Amino acid sequence: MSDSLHRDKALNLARLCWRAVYLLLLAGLFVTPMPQPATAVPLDLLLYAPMIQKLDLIPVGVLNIANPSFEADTYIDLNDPAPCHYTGYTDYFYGNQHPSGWTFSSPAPGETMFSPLKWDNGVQVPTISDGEGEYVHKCWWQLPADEWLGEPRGLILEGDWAYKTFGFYKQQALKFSQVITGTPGTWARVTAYILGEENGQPPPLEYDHFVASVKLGDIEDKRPWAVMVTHYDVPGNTRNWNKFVVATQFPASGELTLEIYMQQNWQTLTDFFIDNISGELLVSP
Ligand SMILES: [Ca+2]
Repeated sequence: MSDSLHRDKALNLARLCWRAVYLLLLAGLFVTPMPQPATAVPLDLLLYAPMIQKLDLIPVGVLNIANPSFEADTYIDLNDPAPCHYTGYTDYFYGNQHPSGWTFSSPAPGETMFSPLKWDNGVQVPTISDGEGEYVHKCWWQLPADEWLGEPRGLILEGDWAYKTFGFYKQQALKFSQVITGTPGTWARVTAYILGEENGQPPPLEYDHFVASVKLGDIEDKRPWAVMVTHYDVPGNTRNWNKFVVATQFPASGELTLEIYMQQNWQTLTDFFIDNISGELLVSP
């Protein structure tokens, strides 16, 4: 065997060795164990996680939502001693205001609420209503100046009014709904802002101490207290405003039901505010 043949064999052997080392290193990258979370994430927290719409859609118009900012049937007269006036329907048994354009629903005493189960010291139990809470419009004049539109603690996000739901030591829930129409196959995307605050019971609280949900057709964005208190979705606002977004296609009927509920799961002092709902019509490119 010639010297050049020995040299070629030696070079080939060296190449094979380097290739084997390279493949072993590459395989090592893929079998390295991924870091694991220190504690398991509760299953319900995963189920409650907001549904993020990552759709490449083109806005083509505005979705027609009735009374999206809770301004209908209201006026402000600064010459009155109490300038904020609501002229729409009021349920005089509870004194609750039913915003125009929305179907109003609240479970009766003893009925299961919209989110039917809640956590209680590690076990799930039914959510039973104590009856209607208090459901009213709030005008800027009724609020401290630092809670007006555009202020750091603002409770009004659009216009002059927002809507407040609360239960004075009552387990209670309120659902608004309306049917939205559009061309079958086009997309509808709804954005709604909801703030939930517990003002009576200090933490630790059950992670679904209260719950809010925005649902369009079959698509739901549902969040428990533990998720809502991590959001600050209004720029410049220091409160836990949550921006809910849901999107889906109009079915053959051309109708989608928009449902929004706010549910207080415990006999404490929970406040919800809602304002500035909007919607877009979109098409696939
Ligand atoms: Ca408003």
